[in-house]
Amino acid sequence: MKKLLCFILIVFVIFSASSAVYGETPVLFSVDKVSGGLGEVLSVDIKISENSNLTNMLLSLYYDSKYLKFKEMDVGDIVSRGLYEFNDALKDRMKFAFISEDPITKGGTVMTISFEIINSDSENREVPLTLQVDELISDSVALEYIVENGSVTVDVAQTQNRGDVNGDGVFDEKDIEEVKDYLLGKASSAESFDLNSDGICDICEFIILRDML
Ligand SMILES: [Ca+2]
Ligand SMILES: [Ca+2]
Repeated sequence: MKKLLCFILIVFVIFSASSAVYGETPVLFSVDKVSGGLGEVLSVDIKISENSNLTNMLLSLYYDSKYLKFKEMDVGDIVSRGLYEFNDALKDRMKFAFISEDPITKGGTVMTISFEIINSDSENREVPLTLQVDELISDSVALEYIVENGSVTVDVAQTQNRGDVNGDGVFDEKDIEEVKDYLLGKASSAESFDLNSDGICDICEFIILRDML
């Protein structure tokens, strides 16, 4: 009997200790780190760890509009049950508010944000994506959290690759000429050149390249 009591006590102690640790685990937010070339559209996921039990969250994501242009936001599957509001009309910042009756226990993507890279430097440039958690609540109790911020690296080599129509290793005027020749019906290596992923090479490629140079 003593042994049994002892066993029950040990199980109880282990269980309470683990649930105490479990309850104190901060919610982890992580923002993707991606890279691409000028003119490219990239998707960035904002993810959350599992078992957060959150019912309200208010997030701000800061970015640099000199380099990045907001394209669109897709809401992630873990927030599909609640209500959300998204505001991208602020300069260099977007806001996301979420509320749900059912606490979120699943981990996964809160939202996916697409940016177009609209500027580049002569060297690689890492543009920070800084997530600010303005509010994080589980049933009227504020939650602890950790944020791993992300970034978009504007990569010089990737920009060169994207614009190198004739495959000579550099992106310059000749590549634009190559597309122009193709559009005018002259022989050209630009036939399969497709920057905006719509399956054809047309005036769009010419305009994008011209903006890139
Ligand atoms: Ca070239
Ligand atoms: Ca195209």
